[in-house]
Amino acid sequence: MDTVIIGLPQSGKTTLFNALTLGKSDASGTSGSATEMHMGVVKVPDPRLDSLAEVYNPRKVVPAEIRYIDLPGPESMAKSQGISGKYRNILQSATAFLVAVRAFSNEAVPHPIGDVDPARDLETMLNELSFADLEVLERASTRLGDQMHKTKPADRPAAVRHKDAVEKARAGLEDGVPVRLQSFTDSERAILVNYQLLTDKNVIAVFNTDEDADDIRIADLGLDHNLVQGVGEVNISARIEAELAMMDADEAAEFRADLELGDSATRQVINESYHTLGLVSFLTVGDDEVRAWSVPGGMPAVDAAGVIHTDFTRGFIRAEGIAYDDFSVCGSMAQGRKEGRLRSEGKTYPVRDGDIINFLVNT
Ligand SMILES: Nc1nc2c(ncn2[C@@H]2O[C@H](COP(=O)(O)OP(=O)(O)OP(=O)(O)O)[C@@H](O)[C@H]2O)c(=O)[nH]1
Ligand SMILES: [Mg+2]
Repeated sequence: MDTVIIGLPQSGKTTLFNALTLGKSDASGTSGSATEMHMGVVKVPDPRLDSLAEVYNPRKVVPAEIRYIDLPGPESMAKSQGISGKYRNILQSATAFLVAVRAFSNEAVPHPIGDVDPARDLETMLNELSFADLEVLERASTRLGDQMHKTKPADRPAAVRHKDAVEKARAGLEDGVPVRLQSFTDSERAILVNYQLLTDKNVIAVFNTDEDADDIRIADLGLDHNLVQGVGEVNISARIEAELAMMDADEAAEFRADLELGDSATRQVINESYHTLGLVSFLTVGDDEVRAWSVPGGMPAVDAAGVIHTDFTRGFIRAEGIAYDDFSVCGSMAQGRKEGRLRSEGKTYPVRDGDIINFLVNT
């Protein structure tokens, strides 16, 4: 799952990236330079994995992972810069965006637009996403219109449906409704998914505040309801968090207690990501590997199987599952079966957080 950090220049994107990934990942190129892209993988902490590892003694324990990407300043959609071709595909393939919003005061760092104004900056960035989508949809609409007269009569209904779906999304956006909040039929969704629209993705605002400042709440910013509906929010002081991320765990915990800071930036952002995206973790166990997988909550079992291996979707027979809490009581799958807590589920079973699942597949 890729989360791309966007934001106005000098809003603290790279500092936030460091706070999230330093010491926890194989983050590459974290020089702080504004000219290169950084990527870092963060493992999602999950104590359930540790307990399961004690039972199974597997060769590997693999937590769920979130990959964070920090783009060079001007490329990350600064106002009026548009989206550069070079990074467009990275933005398009993202699962979610973190919008770094400057709320810190720092005389040495001039704000690129004017004063420090979190409401304006968040609005600017969210509008940038809409503008980018409108541009894509307008171009698609023109192209589809131009091609229509060349379309064979047999293909015309599909071509019309395609153009209608594009027009509908565009009209919604022009009314100020992000694609993720618009309602579409399944077939419209299937068409639009190919455009990888940016306003279809989940967004979390990360207010980068001074450490002694009160938290900022999106609801208090007076922004348009549609623009911010469903946008997650976190308040952190990126600079301090980046410094703490470089310390060893005990030392950082001591500082955190002294400064009366809450959870680490990583923990807060992961929690809010799970919340905003409605993610859950299901678990797989065995002597070889104990592993967590993050998927949208309620995902049908057959699709969850496909996350492990694409062949599993085709070969899906059924899923055997037990809730982690039941497993803890029973101590083993065999005991869970005896007590009737191990369930046999079909393709449509909605996966829940903490399900330990064994997929039976025909490969
Ligand atoms: N006081 C204070 N300064 C910060 C904070 N976060 C970032 N800065 C400073 O703001 C400047 C910009 O931070 P970066 O993390 O490089 O911002 P950026 O968004 O990656 O910048 P570009 O990639 O150039 O757009 C640096 O000088 C940081 O030290 C913060 O929480 N508090
Ligand atoms: Mg940067």
